[in-house]
Amino acid sequence: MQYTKIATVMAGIFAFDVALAQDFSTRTDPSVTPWVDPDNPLVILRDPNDPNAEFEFGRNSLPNPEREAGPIDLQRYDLNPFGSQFPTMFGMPIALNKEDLIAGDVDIALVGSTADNNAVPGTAFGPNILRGFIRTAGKQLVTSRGGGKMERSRTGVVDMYLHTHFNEVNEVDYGNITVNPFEVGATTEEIRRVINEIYEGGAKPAMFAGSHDGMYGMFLATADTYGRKNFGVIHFDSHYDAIRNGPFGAYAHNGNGISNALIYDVVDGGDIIQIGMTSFGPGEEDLDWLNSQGVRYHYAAEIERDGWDKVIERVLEESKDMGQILIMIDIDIIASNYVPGTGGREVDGITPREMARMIRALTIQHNVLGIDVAEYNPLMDSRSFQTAEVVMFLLRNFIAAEAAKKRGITDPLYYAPRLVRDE
Ligand SMILES: [Mn+2]
Repeated sequence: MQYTKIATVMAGIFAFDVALAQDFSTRTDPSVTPWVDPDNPLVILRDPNDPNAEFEFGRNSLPNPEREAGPIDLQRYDLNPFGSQFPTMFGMPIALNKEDLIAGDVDIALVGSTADNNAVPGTAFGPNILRGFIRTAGKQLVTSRGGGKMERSRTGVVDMYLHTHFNEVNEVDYGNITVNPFEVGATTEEIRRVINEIYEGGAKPAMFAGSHDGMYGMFLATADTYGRKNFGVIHFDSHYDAIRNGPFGAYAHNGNGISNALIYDVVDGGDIIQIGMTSFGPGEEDLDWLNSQGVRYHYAAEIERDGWDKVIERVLEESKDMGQILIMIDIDIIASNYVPGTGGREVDGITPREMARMIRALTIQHNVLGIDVAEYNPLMDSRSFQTAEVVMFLLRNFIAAEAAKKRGITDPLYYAPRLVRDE
């Protein structure tokens, strides 16, 4: 009796299993996995019935026929000594499209990247947090109130290395670049589109905050506008960002901007200089590959052995013939005690001052087409937002050096004579 009962139960379980396999299994049924391309299981498809499949990012920068093209000053006061300014980058006027850039004769378009693809999310919030940090970055300087060319006051902040003035360069806040939150490739295309728009407006993009997958989008835009393999890349990072496989089969991620540039022939290996790498990797094989591509580099080991000044000297020499360059900075090149607010923290980095000196030197020596100061994650920052201050400081040094160039200063290691006493 007892055995019969068990046998009956067992038979029932067995029958249930068979029924599941025969009638309910979904494992080989493509109708429940429409994202699998039947011709290529490695391809993940988007839903063609979803109106967002071809993500257009619904833009709100349609030229308003009532509005005269040109930068728009949002500030109530000419001078906002502390926190009273409307939060734009450095308190600068905003611009919405390339017509505004052209009408304003804009030199530098500060544009936030909200790409957010690091291990710890949060860089998406970086740009708008930085807009609160005017106090460390200069005071309100702009006197223009509307369209057309910007007019500037002669009061405000003077850089204390070069003694140049914010007013010597026309900067605008070009807002943020949005993302497709689920698809880095689509985000890359949007970064490419907006950076190209800035180039078409005759300005230099200064991108900030977003995760480092944005690097490849900036390379693409620069290749679109200035020509493939026709510009140099000076890449500052604690990480080599040339992972050739993965992670997990993704084409674009925050660790392969450099390898993508090389593999897809966007930047010539001989036109790439990498500086600051520490952390784990690259291993022998990746180093061999970077060597075979002609990439030049200055690892943390070299910085420790020979000193930063020597590295600056070598980079200036090696890049001398590049002419036009991009400066690509992952802020994790800076020691993590200065920049807790970044996803790839490394303790053995350089100081903000050292990074700023290099930015000034490269900017004075070269035609800098654009700059990126990436990987600012305010959710990892200290409560005193020390990382935000570093990001603003670096951008400010770029602006100061652009002003120096306008003045005709050509010595990359220039210091304003009245700020240094030699006697
Ligand atoms: Mn990086």
